[in-house]
Amino acid sequence: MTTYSSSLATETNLAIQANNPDTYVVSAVGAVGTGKSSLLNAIAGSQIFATGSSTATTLTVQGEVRPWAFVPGKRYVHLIDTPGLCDSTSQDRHTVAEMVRYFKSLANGVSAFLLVFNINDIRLDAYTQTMLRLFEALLGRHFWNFVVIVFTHVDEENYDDLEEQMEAVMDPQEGFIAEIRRIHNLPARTFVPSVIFTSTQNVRMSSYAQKQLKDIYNAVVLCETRNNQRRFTCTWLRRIMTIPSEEEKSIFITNSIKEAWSSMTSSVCSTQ
Ligand SMILES: Nc1nc2c(ncn2[C@@H]2O[C@H](COP(=O)(O)OP(=O)(O)OP(=O)(O)O)[C@@H](O)[C@H]2O)c(=O)[nH]1
Ligand SMILES: [Mg+2]
Repeated sequence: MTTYSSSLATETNLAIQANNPDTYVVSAVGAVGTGKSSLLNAIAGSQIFATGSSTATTLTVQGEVRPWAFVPGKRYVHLIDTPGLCDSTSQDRHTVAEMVRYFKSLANGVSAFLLVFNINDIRLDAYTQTMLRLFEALLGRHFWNFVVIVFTHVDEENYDDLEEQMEAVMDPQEGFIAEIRRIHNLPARTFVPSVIFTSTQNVRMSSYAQKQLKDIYNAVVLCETRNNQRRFTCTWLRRIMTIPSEEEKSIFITNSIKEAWSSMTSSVCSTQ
C-alpha cells in the first residue's frame, strides 16, 4: 500500500499543487446518493468529503487537493465534489448558484468528469440526462471525451452478480453505454468511455478496490493523453478566465446557464 509522508499534505504544499499544471483535476458528477463523495474520498485514501445515507448529503460544490492514493508516483489530484447540480424540473437560485461555483472551479481545465452511478440502480435518470445536456450545451461535444463512467457499490460480497451487471452495462446493443450513446446522439466509434466497477468502502483493506482505483487513475491519464497531455478546456471556460471580477464571472456564467437551459427546454418542447 502506498503511504504518503505528512509533509506532502501540508497546507502550503497543497496550495502549490493546486496551481501545478501536472495536478489532475477530477470532478465527480451524477445523481444524489450515487457515491460521488465516497469515490473521491477513496481516490484520496482519506475521509475528506462528508458522505451519508440520508438524501442530499453534499449541499455545496467543494474542491480539495490531495496526493493521489494507491497509485505509483506522487501525483496530486484536485478533487471537485458536487451536490445535485441540475434538477430536472426547475432551475432554482441555489442550483444555479452551485453551478456557477462549479464552472468557476473548472476554469483551469478538467482532466476528467467522473460520471457516477450506483450499480444497483443502472439507469440514466432524468436528472443525469438534463445535466449532461446542459454540460454539452455549455462545454461543447468535446467534453464527452473526458467522461469516465464509474459504478460504485460493487462490494466484495456482491461479486457473484458482477458478470451479469457488467453485461447490462457493456452489451453493445442493449447495454447502458449504448443507451447513453442513443439518448445523447453519440457515435459508437467516438464515444468509448472507460468504465470502472468499484467499491468505495474499506479501500485500505481491499486489493480489488485498490486495483479499480488504479484503473480510474489510468482512465483519467488516458483522457489527457488523448488530448495531447492537456486537460479539457473550451472557449466558454477560457472566456470565464479572462473576466476580471468574481461578480462579473458569476453574471456571465448565470446568463450562459439560463440561455443554455432555455434553448434546451425549447428544443425539448419542439420535439414533443
Ligand atoms: N456498500 C457501499 N456503499 C457505498 C459505496 N459508495 C457509497 N456508498 C454509500 O452510499 C451512501 C451515499 O454515498 P455518498 O458518497 O454520500 O453519495 P453522494 O453521491 O456523494 O451523495 P450526495 O452528496 O447526497 O449527492 C453512503 O451511505 C455511502 O456509504 C460502495 O461502493 N459500497
Ligand atoms: Mg456527496
